[in-house]
Amino acid sequence: MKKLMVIGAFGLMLAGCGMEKNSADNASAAEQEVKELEVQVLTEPVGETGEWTLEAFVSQGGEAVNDANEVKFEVFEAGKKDESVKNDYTDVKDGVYSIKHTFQEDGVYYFIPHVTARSMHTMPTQQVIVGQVTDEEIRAAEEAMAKAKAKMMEDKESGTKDEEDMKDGM
Ligand SMILES: [Cu+2]
Repeated sequence: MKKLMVIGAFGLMLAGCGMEKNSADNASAAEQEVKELEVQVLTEPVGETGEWTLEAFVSQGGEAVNDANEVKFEVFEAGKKDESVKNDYTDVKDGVYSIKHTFQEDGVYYFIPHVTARSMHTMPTQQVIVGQVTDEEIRAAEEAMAKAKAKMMEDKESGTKDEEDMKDGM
């Protein structure tokens, strides 16, 4: 039984990247017994250029998770997901994982904490606005993000997902 659950959770994890929504629908009865891994972004979404602390609170069933296997913070400017940087967290306290990140230029950015813990993978997307940004830029950023997500889904369905994404999913 234990082994079955582990395999089930592993399947859920692989589906995690870019497909947060579907994974819950596809969960089998065994997976539903496992309490969902929740990741809440704590970082204020608006600020100025300079050093920021990116923070995400990880919990399961309302309890802080301090033993995550992996927490990687991905940061990229809107429309430039290809140039994203991904780094391991540097601090953890009471379930809050964090890393310092310096935003050099004004713009619309996204950061995604990729969290693997308790045999699950959760990865919320957070938009952050740095400095002076026009409404038009925000609209363009959201469109680019929607496209990037659609592409991720397509790649997944057609099986052309690249190696890096596969690794991330684990
Ligand atoms: Cu991920």
